[in-house]
Amino acid sequence: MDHAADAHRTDLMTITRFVLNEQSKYPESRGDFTILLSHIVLGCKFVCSAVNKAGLAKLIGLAGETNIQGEEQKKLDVLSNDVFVKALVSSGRTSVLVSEEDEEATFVEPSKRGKYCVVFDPLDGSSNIDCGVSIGTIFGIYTLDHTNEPTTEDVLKPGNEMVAAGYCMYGSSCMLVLSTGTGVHGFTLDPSLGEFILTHPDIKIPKKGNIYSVNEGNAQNWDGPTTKYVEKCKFPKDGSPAKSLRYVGSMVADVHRTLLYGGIFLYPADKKSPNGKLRVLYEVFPMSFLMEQAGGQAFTGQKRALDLVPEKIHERSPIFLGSYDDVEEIKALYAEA
Ligand code: FDP
Repeated sequence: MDHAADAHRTDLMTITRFVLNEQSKYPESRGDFTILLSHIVLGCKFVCSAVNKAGLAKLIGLAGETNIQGEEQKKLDVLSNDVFVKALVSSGRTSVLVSEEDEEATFVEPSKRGKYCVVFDPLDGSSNIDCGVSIGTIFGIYTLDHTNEPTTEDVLKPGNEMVAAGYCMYGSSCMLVLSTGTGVHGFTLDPSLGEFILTHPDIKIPKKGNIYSVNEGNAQNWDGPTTKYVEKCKFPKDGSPAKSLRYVGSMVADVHRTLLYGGIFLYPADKKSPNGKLRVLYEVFPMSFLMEQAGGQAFTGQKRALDLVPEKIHERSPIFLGSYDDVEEIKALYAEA
């Protein structure tokens, strides 16, 4: 009998236990972050269950509304947003919420306010909902650094000021990947326990990868450096093997694979979308935070992604993120352009 393996199986590190352990390193901590995170986890479990039942419960399909990005909202998007907003407000630990689905920020009423601001995309990759392909929730957390009336300025801050970021992927398994600024840790939902269990401690992205991930259908509109980079991936001239192309079209799934296997994910600017497609606050920043914490890099085509200072809550930015060496290559191409 393998006692070591057995001990491992019976000593379950749940996400709550993990965060409480982290918290005990800060004697002044009053548990606010643990409470906030438990509400985010509840939202993720709810969405996971809704996604799994979507076909049966007839949750797929349009909800008959268009969100502020001009995209048709799906029923699951609407449901996920409602769940997260309510869970975050009822945590009593938030003051400002920014959701991809809501045009305006939500300001929590004074009696329920707390010291955190949360930016999130409740259900990212919505074009993949109806065919059952992996989708996810992305979130980033800032602290409120004053006791005055909160404003959108409290979230219009560079990503390097986030105190935590993560995503939950609703895929073949449900996985929550989190960083509180001390590395990146992955937790898999055990459906029989209803608990996220630490399965991927201290994730480090390979320094170089052999996969590139991009919507190549936009190639005719790319700028010079992106075109050259993708050409290099396919036809390397330095004797290295060509990279494989993988593109799910759900940022969470594409970034998750990139984090575990290495390589690069790119959603560049193009002639039609000069600022790219992905949103700074709740897509670019959380994923860039995780990439850097895992030893990778995230670049906008001009600068380190986490140094951007957004002016609007739904601002977009081009993004290149992944393995350190792969992002170095695209940085070099932009530097010489
Ligand atoms: P979606 O439009 O399906 O919600 O931010 C939205 C997003 O998906 C990302 O998850 C994904 O990486 C990207 O857009 C896909 O865009 P393209 O369809 O233009 O490739």
